[in-house]
Amino acid sequence: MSLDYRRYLDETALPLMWCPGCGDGTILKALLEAFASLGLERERVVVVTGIGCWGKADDYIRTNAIHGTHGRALAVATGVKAYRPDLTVVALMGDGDCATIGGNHFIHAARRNIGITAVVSNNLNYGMTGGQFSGTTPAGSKTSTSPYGHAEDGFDLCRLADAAGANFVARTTAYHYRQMVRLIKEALLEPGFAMVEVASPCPTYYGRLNRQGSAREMWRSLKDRARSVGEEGGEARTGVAPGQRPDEEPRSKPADVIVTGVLVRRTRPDFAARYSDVCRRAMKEGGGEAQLDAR
Ligand SMILES: Cc1ncc(C[n+]2csc(CCOP(=O)(O)OP(=O)(O)O)c2C)c(N)n1
Ligand code: SF4
Repeated sequence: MSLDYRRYLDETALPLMWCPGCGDGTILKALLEAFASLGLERERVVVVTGIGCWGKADDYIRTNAIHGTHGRALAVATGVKAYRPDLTVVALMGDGDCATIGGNHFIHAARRNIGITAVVSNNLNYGMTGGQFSGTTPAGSKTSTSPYGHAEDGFDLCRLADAAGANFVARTTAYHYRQMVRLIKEALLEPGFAMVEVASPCPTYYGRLNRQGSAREMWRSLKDRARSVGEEGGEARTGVAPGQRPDEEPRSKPADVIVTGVLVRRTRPDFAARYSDVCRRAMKEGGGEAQLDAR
């Protein structure tokens, strides 16, 4: 394993603030390794975070960074990418940030197909504020705000991104480090909206309240429950394997299976390309008076 990722790591900010057994440290390393193996220039990368445990990741990253507000990472990232499509823009979000308070931004970033790479640490709850339920918490789960079991179903983030039109949608787990690096790299190379969901353990809250055992047992369970798309059982959870229509998917899914790999790959033109076209038309049809910047 190359140590090049350290170029992107702010070692002066160590030790990491995350609890022992949390998945976020591993996701951080995978992200930095993806940066290193693509040889990204630090000055040309903008990492945008919201608020939350995973939202603290920018503290450790030596690129440009904006620590936004809760649920608004994609709104900020959209502004950056719209103004500077030449930069690599990465949004790091927890499931609360991405799919709950920030859900509307998530849907519209995917619909707009804007060239942002979203890396979502999905630990099924609001970690930072004490383990409340989020938009991905599965029905029946115990959280600090659902001590008798959660009454709602959770979003499947990948299906949501797919339905909204994202070009690249993938899932992995914090356990599957090599796959995580590979998927993040692919996402960074995608011109349109790309989302990598990482199933990540929160042993401190979700794991403890749902009696999922020690941190080690939670990590082992991620290993055991993962099925690559195409593998037996791999379509059960999401059915968005290439060539399969969403309406062919089973609606109810075995909660214990986590389908991993690239679930959606499209070639829709991204926002920057479409907006450039509009600007060119405006310049032409507006008789050269339009001053829009097509970049
Ligand atoms: C507008 C707003 N609402 C609520 C909060 C409180 N808050 C901060 S972090 C957080 C939850 C974070 O959960 P998630 O995004 O899933 O990230 P995690 O901590 O699990 O990584 C909440 C509710 C806030 N900071 N701002
Ligand atoms: S509370 Fe959960 S998500 Fe937050 S650092 Fe601890 S284990 Fe990780």
